[in-house]
Amino acid sequence: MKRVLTIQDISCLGKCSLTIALPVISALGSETVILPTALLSTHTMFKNFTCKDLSDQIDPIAAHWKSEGVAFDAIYTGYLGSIGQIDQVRRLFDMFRGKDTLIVVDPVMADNGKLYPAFDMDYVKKNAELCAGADIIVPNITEAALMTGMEYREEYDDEYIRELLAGLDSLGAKVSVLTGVSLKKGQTGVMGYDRATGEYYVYQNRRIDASYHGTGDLFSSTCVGEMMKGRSWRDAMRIAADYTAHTIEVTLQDGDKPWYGVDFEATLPDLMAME
Ligand code: PXL
Repeated sequence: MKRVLTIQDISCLGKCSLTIALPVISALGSETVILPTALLSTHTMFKNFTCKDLSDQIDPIAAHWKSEGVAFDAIYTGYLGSIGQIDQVRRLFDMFRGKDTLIVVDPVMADNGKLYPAFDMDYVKKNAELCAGADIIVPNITEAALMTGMEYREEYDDEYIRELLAGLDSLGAKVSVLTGVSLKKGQTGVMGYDRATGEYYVYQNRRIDASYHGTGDLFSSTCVGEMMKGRSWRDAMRIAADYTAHTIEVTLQDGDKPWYGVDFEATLPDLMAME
C-alpha cells in the first residue's frame, strides 16, 4: 500500500485541509499519515476562530519517524501557518525525499485576488521557495500571480495563463498546474505545464456559479490519491476537476448545506467509480 504524508492544519469544523485530505486520500486506497501544523476551532473564514500553533511538534515528530525508518511515497502540503513552518517543511522534504517520493505543494494562501487573513508578502515569497522543492505545484490564479509578481486578472486569455505558467515553472517545480482556469464562458478547470516534455495540458469542464471553501483542498487531495493509484498527473487532474465540480453540484442540491464547505461525504462513493 502507498503511504502519503500530508502536512496542513486541522480546522476542527470547516471541511478543509486535513479533514478533507485524510478521508479522501484514505478512501482512494493510500495510508494517510497526517502532520497537523495548527489546531483551529474553524477555518479562517469564520469570525473569532481559535488557533493553537503546533510548530514545536513538527521537528520531534519528524525525528521520531526517521528513527522508526518510516518512508513516504508522497508528501503533500496544504495550508501552513507561518514562515517558520515553511522552513520546517522544507527540512522535512530533505529528510524524507526518497528516489520515488512525489512531492506535491498546494501553496494555499489566497483566492479571488486576495491573501487569506493570516498572510503577507513575506509569506508569499517563502511559499514560492517551498514550490521550488516540489515535483508538482497546484496554485490557483491568485496564488500564482502573487508568487510570480504578475498582475492578477479576473478576465484573461490563454496567453495570460501561459505566462503565469512560465513564471511558475521558473520557481523550480517539475510540473506546474494552475487551478480555477476558465478559458471559455461557462467552463472552468486546470491548465498545466510539464517541464520535462515542454507540454501543456488543458482540461475544462462546466463552471458552476458557486464558490465554496475547501474545494481547492478537495481537488488537491483527489489528485494526490489518484496519482498514488498510478494515474498520470494529467488523468489525476481531470478526475479531480470532475469530482470537485460534481461535489459542488451535489452540495447545491442539499437543502441543509452548510455555508462553510462542500458535501464531499455524499460524493466519495462516486469518486471511487470515476475513470
Ligand atoms: O481551504 C484552505 C484553508 C485551509 N485551512 C485554513 C483555512 C483555509 C482557507 O481559508 O483558513 C485554516
